[in-house]
Amino acid sequence: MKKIVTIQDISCFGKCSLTVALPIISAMGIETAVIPTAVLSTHTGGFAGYTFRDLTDDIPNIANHWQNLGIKFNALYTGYLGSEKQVKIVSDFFDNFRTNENFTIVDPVLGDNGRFYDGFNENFAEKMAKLCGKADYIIPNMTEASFLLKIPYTESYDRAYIEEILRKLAGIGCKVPMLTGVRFDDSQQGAVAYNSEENKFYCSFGDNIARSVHGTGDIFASVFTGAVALGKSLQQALDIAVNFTVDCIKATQNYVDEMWYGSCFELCIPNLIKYINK
Ligand code: PXL
Repeated sequence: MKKIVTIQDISCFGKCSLTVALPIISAMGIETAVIPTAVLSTHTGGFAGYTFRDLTDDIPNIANHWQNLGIKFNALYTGYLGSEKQVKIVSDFFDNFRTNENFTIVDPVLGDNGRFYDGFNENFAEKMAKLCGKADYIIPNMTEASFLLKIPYTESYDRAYIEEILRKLAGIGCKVPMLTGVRFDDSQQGAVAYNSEENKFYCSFGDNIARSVHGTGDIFASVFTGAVALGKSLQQALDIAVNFTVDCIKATQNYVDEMWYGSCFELCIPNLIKYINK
């Protein structure tokens, strides 16, 4: 059975990070091991007064135990990391668990809509950029890409600009960078990836829904990671991740609170199974 380890926080209420990655990757028929980086009462995107318990010191102990047991994974996938120290520990984790048979995926969770999420800043982005340099795949949105590259955030761009950003992201060391939330017009939204070894671009687009839903980046990253682990091609993995993410956004449109709590992805799991078995 395929095994993925995912390293990110658990937000106890509000669907994102581990409460998205675990059910989604499991539903794809893949064993999902987790290392929680922190426990929060809610995600940080709109709830006032959330609690935050840092689990940084537990991560090396968990990793050491797994190394002693000789556990191997098909993919190492990281999401929200809570401190600069954690980024360094995850980098060490990659050194210890990356093999010639598996791959690493970093979703450099930093912000959205041109702004950092609560608690992050330029120094943190710089450390995250180093981790991205060690990854096979990275999955930033446009905001995160601008922080990683230290360039201004813009909402108006063309295909040439997206390709330039992707080449720059490959320049920090990542083999296959991609960009999520790419919009060339109001009708479609999707993702563009660059395989730097082939010098080739891949893209996938679906319906653009005007309102944004919290946690969709985590949905995209989890599905993409699972699809690659299952042996899908880059194009197939992009298509599956884009289609499923759009389904989740559509399914959430009629629920006002869920727009910012997190998407109603649970309602769409049957579609995901169909997409991966096609
Ligand atoms: O969806 C990314 C994410 C993950 N974890 C926490 C967050 C966010 C985004 O706001 O707050 C705790």
